[in-house]
Amino acid sequence: MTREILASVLEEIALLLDLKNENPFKVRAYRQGADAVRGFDGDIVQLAATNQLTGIKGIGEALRDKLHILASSGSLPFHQHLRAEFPPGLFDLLDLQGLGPKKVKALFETLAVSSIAELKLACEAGKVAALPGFGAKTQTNILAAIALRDKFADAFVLGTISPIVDEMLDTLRLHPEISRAAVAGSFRRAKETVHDLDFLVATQSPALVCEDFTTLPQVASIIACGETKASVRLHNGLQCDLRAVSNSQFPFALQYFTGSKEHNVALRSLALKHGWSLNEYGFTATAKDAPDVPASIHEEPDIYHALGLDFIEPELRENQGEIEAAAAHSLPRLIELANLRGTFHNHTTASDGLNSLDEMVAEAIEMGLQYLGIADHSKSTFIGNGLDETQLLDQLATIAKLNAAHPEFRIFAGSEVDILRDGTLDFDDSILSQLDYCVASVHNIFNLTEEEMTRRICLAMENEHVTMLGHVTGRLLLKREGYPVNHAKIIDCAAATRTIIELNCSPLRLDMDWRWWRRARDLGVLCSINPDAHSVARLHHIGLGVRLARKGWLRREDILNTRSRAEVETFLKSPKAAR
Ligand code: DGT
Ligand code: CA
Ligand code: CA
Ligand code: ZN
Repeated sequence: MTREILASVLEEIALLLDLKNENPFKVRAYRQGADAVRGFDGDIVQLAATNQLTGIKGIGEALRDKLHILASSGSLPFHQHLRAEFPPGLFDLLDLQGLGPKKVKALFETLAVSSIAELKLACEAGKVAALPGFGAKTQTNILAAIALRDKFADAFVLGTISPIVDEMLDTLRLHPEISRAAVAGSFRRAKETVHDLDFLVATQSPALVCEDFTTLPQVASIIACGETKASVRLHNGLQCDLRAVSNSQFPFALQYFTGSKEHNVALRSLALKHGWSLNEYGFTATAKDAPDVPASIHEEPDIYHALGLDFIEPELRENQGEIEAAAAHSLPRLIELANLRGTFHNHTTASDGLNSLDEMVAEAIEMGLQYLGIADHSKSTFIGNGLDETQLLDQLATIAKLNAAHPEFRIFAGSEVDILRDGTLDFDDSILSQLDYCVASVHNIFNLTEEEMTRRICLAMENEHVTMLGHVTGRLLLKREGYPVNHAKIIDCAAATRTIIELNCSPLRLDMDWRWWRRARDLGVLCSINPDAHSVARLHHIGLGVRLARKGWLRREDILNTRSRAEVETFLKSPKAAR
């Protein structure tokens, strides 16, 4: 049982009650309950399991009882009975970008649409466009969302599967017959999305270990189970392959199955130049007169060293010049999580965050950070409950008081200010100049051309008070393509205006994309690893951000929030042109 399961069950109940036309207050109570569960500061699962959820704002008596049943028994009959009243495909509709509970309800009630397939047919027949509140544009958008879903049908977002991978690895490492365990593949390379997981173990009892792998609690079904390999599907649909090898094969298997395929092809051709072939089992001489194969390969770096290369971190293995750099001993020293001293761009309950300013600060302190940047939404983002000028200045005063009372920690007062259609900002310079920093982001009017959108963003970056650019493309991985922008031009403009570009490490965003960071770095553009956290739990996504920064070849010195508090204070006070 996890906090997220508790919250999503409440959310689903809200939707189901809504579909049944139940009292809107009741519906809202469940939605608010879900928010309360997500934002609660404490071990809510434990408290619910032991029925100690009393006096919590947003969780009344009825919800408390249901949470108790759910947390203590693992399921809630009330929820299951409710769910059984509707066709199961209906829930898939909610995952489509742009389809909220209201629209799903209308489609179900008027067109009897209860699956993606039915929705597609209804769109193709033009029936959806004819519905009140829909229209031709919505119908086109729905078809696009369905096409996107098909395209990514078997993909998963890196950040959301990390906790499962950690759990599975922990269990495998406890197995008495397993001496080493790792995940290879795209997951290890920190690709933003992965298709399957490639587990690897070193063992002397491969068949036994394969069988035990298929009984892990995360496993829903067994695809195959053999002497040295097994494949399973997890409850969330993700496929996992396991390969069991000997201890001496392990480094070779780890290298091979980490990929990427392109990196391995290049590495193998380098090995051939030495007279060796390289595969998942080891080196072998290609001819009788070839030099002896390297001895004593115990760890993965030994393989690279044997080929005259520096060790190449997994994140870099995309055949984007890393092998050449390793040969020339010019690989970057990549940033590590321990280098981060603070973080920017975080929300509080003042806008659409789930935790208060105090709770966010307490968590940042708990994480060992020296400073925390707050950046709630500005007034034009009404969906995000954006702050107006008065509210922002109030928050500024509150932060100043907190800073004065707690000199050992620094809160930087900022704003995630909307970039309006014409590239101007949602607040006047007279307001922005009072802040410690400012993140400028696009949150609406996505349907501009690439040229218009690029100009809009560049104009915002030219503002003296815009410290950093938020989520460059606005993409939501596997859900929504970003708005069109010219990355190269935006990077050039960031370099010219000394504007930082954020690496938004909210798991669905990971925006700017890792493929662009090396270019930005080479032009002297600074990166800020920003969780865009809407709750205390999400502050921890900075770890994911570090992995993507590494994938973008970034070093400690390329990232603002590796700097000490004093350095950041000086940096933010200096005029942009002098940074
Ligand atoms: P994905 O699609 O997210 O699962 O991406 P990967 O990179 O994890 O791909 P996967 O699971 O098919 O294979 C894992 C690694 O195994 C891959 O990165 C390189 C290696 N590999 C798999 N098949 C081949 C192959 O046919 N040739 C070579 N050279 N390497 C392969
Ligand atoms: Ca894979
Ligand atoms: Ca695989
Ligand atoms: Zn934003």
